[in-house]
Amino acid sequence: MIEKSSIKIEAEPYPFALTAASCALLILDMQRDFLEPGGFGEMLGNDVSQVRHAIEPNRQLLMAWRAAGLLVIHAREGHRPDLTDLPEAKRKRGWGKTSIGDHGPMGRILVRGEKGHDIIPELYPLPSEPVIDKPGKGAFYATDLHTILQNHGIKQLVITGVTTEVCVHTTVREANDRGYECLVPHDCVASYFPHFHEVGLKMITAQGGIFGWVSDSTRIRAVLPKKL
Ligand code: C5J
Repeated sequence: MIEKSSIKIEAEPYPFALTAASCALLILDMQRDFLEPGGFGEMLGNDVSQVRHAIEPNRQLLMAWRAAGLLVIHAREGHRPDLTDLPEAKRKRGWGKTSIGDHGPMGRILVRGEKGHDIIPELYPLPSEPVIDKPGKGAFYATDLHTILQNHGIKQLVITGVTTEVCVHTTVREANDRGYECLVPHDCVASYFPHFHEVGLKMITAQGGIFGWVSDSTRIRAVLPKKL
């Protein structure tokens, strides 16, 4: 039996009351295209080593979440192979030599089914864990994420992944507007721009937690129940 009462986790701007039975772990875009050389992140001129420090805390949190028997959902940013879901405005963005759909060292960039689009081996989903394929930055836009969460009775989300100020922020905002309480472990999110990461986290907790709460993965792991 998973505990239905809440457990307090130290967080900013004040403790988060975790109700494990109705809380899912949502891991965003921990894909080769964002974390490994040769992918979309690097194509945009970013240094992927800036975001790799989030891998190990995510791996530990994922293992603890699975051990507690709680819902894990993964999301991937990417497009259909025929690119019919890729807005022209997004394709052209960045002014790079290559764009989404072009061939790179890990296959076609940010295209579903390609090596680069897949989730990194360290955090690979189990067959039982839903994977949300999203065409945008937010995990709710043009996906069935909200339906899946509703069907599981989820009211709270622990949101991790990359990048802090882009897909994580967009998804936290989308989730907040849909009535979910969002907790972001700062060590499980990362940005190519450390100052955007810092400011992005402050924007979540400002004004009494306008978008949610920020804590760290060690505190969250410490209170997770053990599956019976
Ligand atoms: C970006 C993301 N940064 N997953 N996507 O383009 O944050």
